[in-house]
Amino acid sequence: MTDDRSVFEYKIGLLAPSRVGKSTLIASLLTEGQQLLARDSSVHLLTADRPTAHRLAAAYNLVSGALKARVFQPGLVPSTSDPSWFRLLLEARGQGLQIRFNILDYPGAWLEGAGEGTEDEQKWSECEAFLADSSVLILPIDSVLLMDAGDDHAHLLAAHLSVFQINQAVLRWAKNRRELAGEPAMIVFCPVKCETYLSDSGGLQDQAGALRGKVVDQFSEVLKTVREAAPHAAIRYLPIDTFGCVELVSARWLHAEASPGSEILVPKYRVRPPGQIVRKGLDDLITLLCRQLVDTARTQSERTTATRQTVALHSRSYAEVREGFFRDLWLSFNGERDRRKRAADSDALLFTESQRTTQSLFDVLTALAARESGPRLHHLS
Ligand SMILES: Nc1nc2c(ncn2[C@@H]2O[C@H](COP(=O)(O)OP(=O)(O)OP(=O)(O)O)[C@@H](O)[C@H]2O)c(=O)[nH]1
Ligand SMILES: [Mg+2]
Repeated sequence: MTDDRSVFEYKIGLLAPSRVGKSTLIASLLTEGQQLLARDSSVHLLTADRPTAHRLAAAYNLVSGALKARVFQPGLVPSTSDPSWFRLLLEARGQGLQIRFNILDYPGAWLEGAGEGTEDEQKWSECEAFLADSSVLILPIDSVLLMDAGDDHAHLLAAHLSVFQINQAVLRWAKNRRELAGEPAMIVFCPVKCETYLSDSGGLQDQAGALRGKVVDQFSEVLKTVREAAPHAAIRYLPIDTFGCVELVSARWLHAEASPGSEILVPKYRVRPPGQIVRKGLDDLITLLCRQLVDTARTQSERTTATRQTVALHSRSYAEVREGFFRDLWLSFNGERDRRKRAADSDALLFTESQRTTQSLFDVLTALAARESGPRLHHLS
């Protein structure tokens, strides 16, 4: 909790190399969350600051405009050039209660190892610190790379997926989480760009099992790291479609000097009419986040309430304590007794408010956490 006024703050980190879909995933969280809460008038999700609002609006317009025009190219969304923070607020209306999700976006190339020896290195170490300190780590994974790389290029997969770099970052995170055992710890493996492989988004064949098998195989070291360094952490698997209405036409390896093996896999898509975004899996991601956070929020909030109760009880007994006939007369005469009573009243009010906040916080998170998850979600721990 950041201050006494019921703002709960959670850090969410994303770990993926360049061009996988980090920025797109973050941009979709707001819209999906708002849709999820559309029928609930007591809770709303909004952007916490103007830069976040601008970035999300730009990303949404870019993608939805292109899909409506039936144009979808891999280079459509520009690569992120600088770290930026997305701040979303979940608010219980009229309660002054807020849960703030802080999500860091950064150029995935930095994770791969680019930008050494420049000012970027300093910025990247700040990003690393944020990632290591996050309550939740989301790992977007390029499904096309896993499913359509072909046998000839199978040996390049680990390098293109940045498995080593991800493992290093996860190890640092897991060790941190182990030390903060009372805080949430969750890692979510999220294959993206999987519209073609999953039948529930219109794919012609159901390759859900094969996709999961490949993720578990390629990231087996990362799974081992989490299980050993932070055994209490929840490990989840959840494929996500951020567009849903596109379909892979081909994936070809092209020459690219800076890429591992000097090659890069370039997918080509066609847009399924009417070109309207049909997201899948993001609702489950939001539910997962809420479930994970509800217990921690409860502990934090109850701790504040308990402190305030102790303070309130102490102030009351201090206000009413008898100190002898002449001393009591003096306390009334100089106004000290009244001052103590006013202090006790204000501490009692703080305690009552704190209790109310605890309850409304629960109502918000529990309602979201209680949503039934879809068939895409799997537990890996
Ligand atoms: N088909 C498909 N394409 C996606 C999906 N998510 C992202 N993309 C596309 O993948 C490309 C890269 O997405 P970004 O969100 O920019 O990736 P990033 O991880 O932020 O990349 P950097 O900023 O370079 O680190 C863009 O062209 C997106 O439109 C998805 O779920 N399905
Ligand atoms: Mg980006």
